[in-house]
Order: sequence, then C-alpha cells, then structure tokens
Amino acid sequence: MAPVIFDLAGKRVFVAGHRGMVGQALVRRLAKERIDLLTVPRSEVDLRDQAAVFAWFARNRPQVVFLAAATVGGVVANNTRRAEFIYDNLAIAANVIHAAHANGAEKLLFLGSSCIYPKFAAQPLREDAMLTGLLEPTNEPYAIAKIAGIKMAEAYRSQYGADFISVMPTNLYGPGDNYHPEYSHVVAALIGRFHEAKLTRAPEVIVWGTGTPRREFLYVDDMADACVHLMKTYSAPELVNIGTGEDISIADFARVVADVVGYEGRISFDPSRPDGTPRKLLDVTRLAGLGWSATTPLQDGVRRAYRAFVAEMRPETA
Ligand code: GFB
Repeated sequence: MAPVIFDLAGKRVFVAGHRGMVGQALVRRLAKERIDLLTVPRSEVDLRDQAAVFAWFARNRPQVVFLAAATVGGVVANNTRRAEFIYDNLAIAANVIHAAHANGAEKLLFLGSSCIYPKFAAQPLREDAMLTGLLEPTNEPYAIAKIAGIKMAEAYRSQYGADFISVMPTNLYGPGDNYHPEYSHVVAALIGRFHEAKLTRAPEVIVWGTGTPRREFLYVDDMADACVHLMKTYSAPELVNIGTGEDISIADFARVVADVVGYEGRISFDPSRPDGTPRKLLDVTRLAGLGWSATTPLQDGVRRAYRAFVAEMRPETA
C-alpha cells in the first residue's frame, strides 16, 4: 500500500464536471472526506469559455482539482460529432489546467481515456503504449484532445513543478450515465434497450457490431475511489491506468445485461454498426502496486446501474 503523500483534509476541492457520471461519483466519494467541496453549474461557467474559467478560478482559488469535465459519448457519438469532441475537450483541458496552475492549485488530477492507446497496441495496454501507433479512427478527435490534456499536465509538471497527474480510466458505467439511444456508451444503451424490450415483450434485441470486440468495464464508484486514492498517494509524470484487469466480449456482456434486466428473448447482432477498437484491456500492474484494486464485480455493478436507470426513468417505465 502506497503511503499518503498528499492530505486532502481541510482543502478546497473543485470537481470540474460534477453533473457528469464520473463527477457525480467523485462528489459521492468526496462526501467521506473532510474537505470543502467546490462545484459550479455550466449555466454559470462554461468550461470551454476561457475568460469565465479564469475569472472563476481567480475568485475561488481551489487547492485541489479533479478534472472530470468532458464531452463524451459512445462509438457513434465520437465518430459523428468529431468537431465537438475535439474542440470541447481541448478547450476544457487547456482552460482548467492553465487556470489551476495560474491560481496556485496544489494538485490536479486529469482524466484521460483508454482510447488514447493505439488501436493495435499489445494487450493488456501498458501506460507506455501511448503515442506508439495510430489511433482507432472512430474516436481519434476525442483521443487527440485527451492526449493533449495528458501532455499539458506533464508539461506543467516539468516546466513549473506543478503536481499534476493523469489517470486513464477504462470503459466506465453506473448511475448518472447518458442513456441516449444513439450517442450513449454500450452499457447504458443495452440497459435501455433490454429494459424496453422486456416491457414491450419484443422477441428480439439488436446489439451493434459483430459482438466480438472485447471491453473492460469499471463501475464508476470504483473509479471515483481510485481517483481519490491516487490523489493522496501518487505524484509522478507517468499515467496510471484504472481498470479491473478483466475484459469480456460484447456478445457475452449483452447476455449479462439481459440476465440482470430479466429479458428472455433473442439477442442478435447488426454488423453494419461500428465495432470500434477490437480490444481494450488495461494493464493495471502500476495501480495494483499503489495499493488499489476494483471491488465491484461486473454482475453487481450492472445490477446497481440498472436499478439507477429504473429510478431515473420513473414514473414512465418503472
Ligand atoms: O461503449 P462504446 O460505444 O464505446 O462501444 P467504445 C463499445 C462496443 O459495444 C462497440 C458495441 O464494439 C460497439 O459496437 N455495442 C453494441 C454498442 N451495442 C451497442 C449500442 O447499442 N451502443 C453502443 N454505444 N455500443 C468509446 C470511445 O469507445 O469508449 C470513446 O469512442 C471512449 O472515445 C469510450 O474512449 C470509453 O469502447 O467502442
């Protein structure tokens, strides 16, 4: 177990992106710490707006920043809203990282994404695989913006001595996810689709792609716990992967969701929909060496995510 080298107690801690799935989980997790939590609604400060961000930081001077704000989505959103994904994410990273440094933040944690690794990198993906090959084309704009954020954190550390770190989450899921039928990630999409099929007694559910891609799924509250752990125990320029170390094919995962939802019909695949990257399993050796590992089994996490989905949909479909 890595020793605590940074004490959060009594600090002003800003969660950027507190309305997103990861930000909400960070707020839940930080409720257990004796801190002064800072958040700001988008209606007040749009993180893409440099002047608004700089003014907010100058007024509030957070000592600690969790940079969980991002424009995100699943494979189709990444592939079709390419301009938004690169512009929004570059602007958010540039504004928040610079403002944090300019206003004396003691520590910042930047959230990358496992899509920053090359499409055909050796699996499981080690942190040093970044920038060793071409990216998966469907999410290249998002990945480039995330790589820019990681490199900014690294550059501010090397030039200014800022204690800025970057973490690389695997595919996340849980309460507060986006359930948009076209733009969501696979977990939220399948929960929504199987639930609807159960209610309407549909004989068949269509899953996108071939079912052969493999993904690693991490429950978002585990992710938030890992972020708080690393904030307290980690300080170095190298990235840290955050995952479970286990993956599953999309076909098998669809069966897990069908079981949890209680859908008994047929599952078929639509290969005209994009598969995205063939496999994305993180090497979590570095994280394990720092004394953290995931605790929520996939079945339990999907069950909790499904309960949250039903609660969020109420009263229409529950
Ligand atoms: O979650 P997802 O959109 O993200 O898709 P990625 C994962 C896999 O699930 C792909 C399949 O192989 C999809 O073809 N899939 C099956 C579905 N049915 C569905 C469905 O109904 N909706 C969706 N969305 N997928 C994203 C990246 O990649 O992952 C981002 O585009 C980011 O940049 C994020 O890194 C974590 O894992 O393919």
